Amino acid sequence: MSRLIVISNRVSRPSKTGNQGGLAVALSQALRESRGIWVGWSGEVTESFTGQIGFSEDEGVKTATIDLEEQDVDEYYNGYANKTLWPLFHFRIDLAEYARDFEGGYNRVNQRFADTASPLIEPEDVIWVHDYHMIPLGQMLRDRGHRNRMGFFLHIPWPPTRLLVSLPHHTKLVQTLFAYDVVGFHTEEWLESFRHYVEREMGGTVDGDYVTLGNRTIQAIACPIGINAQEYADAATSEAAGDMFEKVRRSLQDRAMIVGVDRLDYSKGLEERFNGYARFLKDHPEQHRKVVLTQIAPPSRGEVESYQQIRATLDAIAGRINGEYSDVDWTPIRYVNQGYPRDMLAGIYRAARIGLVTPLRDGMNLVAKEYVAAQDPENPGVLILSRFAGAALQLKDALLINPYSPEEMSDAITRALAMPLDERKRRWRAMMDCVEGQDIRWWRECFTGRLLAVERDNEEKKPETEAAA
Ligand code: GDG
Repeated sequence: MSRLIVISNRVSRPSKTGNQGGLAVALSQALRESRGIWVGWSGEVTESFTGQIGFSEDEGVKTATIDLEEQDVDEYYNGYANKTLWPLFHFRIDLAEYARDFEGGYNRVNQRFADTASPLIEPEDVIWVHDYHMIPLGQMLRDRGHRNRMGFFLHIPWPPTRLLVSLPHHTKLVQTLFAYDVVGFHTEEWLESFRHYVEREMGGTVDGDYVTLGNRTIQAIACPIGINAQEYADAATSEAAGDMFEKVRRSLQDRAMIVGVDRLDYSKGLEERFNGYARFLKDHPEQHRKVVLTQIAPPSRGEVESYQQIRATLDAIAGRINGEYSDVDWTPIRYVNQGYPRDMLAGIYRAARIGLVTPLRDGMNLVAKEYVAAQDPENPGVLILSRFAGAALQLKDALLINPYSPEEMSDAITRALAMPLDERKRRWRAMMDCVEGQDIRWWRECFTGRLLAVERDNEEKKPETEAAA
């Protein structure tokens, strides 16, 4: 079996307590099986860059990390990755900042990752690079002479061409994707936009999964990420989940709970969600005191101004709604800025009659799948899902809504609260079949299967039969 090298911005080291996210668990499993290595940033910041690699091995997974210096974090992580690419790729050109320093820092740090990974790579290794932080890394490894099979997976949306062209040097960035052999997206929609860009802006050609630019042909595929469904369902019936479930239920006093769980990020549509819920309260006085919205939103990227703003805005909206509707024994929104261990979270999902997942744009959205997996099959809740999340293309039995429309959100909440058990079960079963069938292992194999089938260094362009046709 070829050794797998995973390269991503952050490295998640497995621990005995098993508190890794689903993606990290899946990658760790693949690394363990192939005796591979995970390369990335330690998360530590040093005064000046040393390039010293920290090696570790935890639970059979080897990791190699470097620290970054402050300027790297400012320009690469907070800068180009999170102030330029993240908003742009989530269709928010109004929030995207374009600065030469950011672009310079992004390239410098990618060179640093290439320098770190390069001496660790052996000719038969298969390299899998993750996400928008590391788009040009593959090209940088090719420049260092590596002819290995290399894949790239984008965890966020690919923006429409007319938005992407607002990025200075966009062609140069996209060109670097052609250093990989396989490029993966969550959905056909993001894949479509990528192909469109390559054809329109670069004069490339598309033939099924094969996309050609100059003398490079790569495979561009849609491969939706999943969760560890079985483990999540088990977590929802664990002792910690059960305790949390009871605690939440007791506090609700027979009220129905709507739950939202999101990193505090403007792409998640939290402001619109609160406004949609306010609309529901306004339109349905008969539901007052009968419903509670619990929004769990651990802060993220607090050094970026737009994230500070969203925090302040949400504090204000939640305060306003609670001020307007609360009574001495009822608070319509419980807004919590802290995270919970996975098992407790699973208990919270299970206690909620409605999962309200309404991002304005999301590559996939794992919370939607986790909510489904955590439900009691005999009494499942209802998922309300934004049609702009990648997950909407799979979870068609959710109540799909436009998150920008407070009326649609209000109507969906009303419908979900009244939904008979039969319909809830039928919808849940269909969604659970998908969550179980296309789980995290399926995703990993979907991508690595393609990559392993590629001849080294892009020698195989197309299957014989297709090429002859
Ligand atoms: C990116 C893309 C894509 C959240 N709060 C707590 C907690 N979480 C966990 C959730 C879930 C994860 O964080 C969030 O995943 P999402 O998929 O919802 O969103 P992003 O973080 O934006 O992820 C996204 C994903 O990459 C994978 O490709 O789906 O579209 O944006 O797993 O459970 N976990 C715990 N406590 C919390 O309080 N334990």
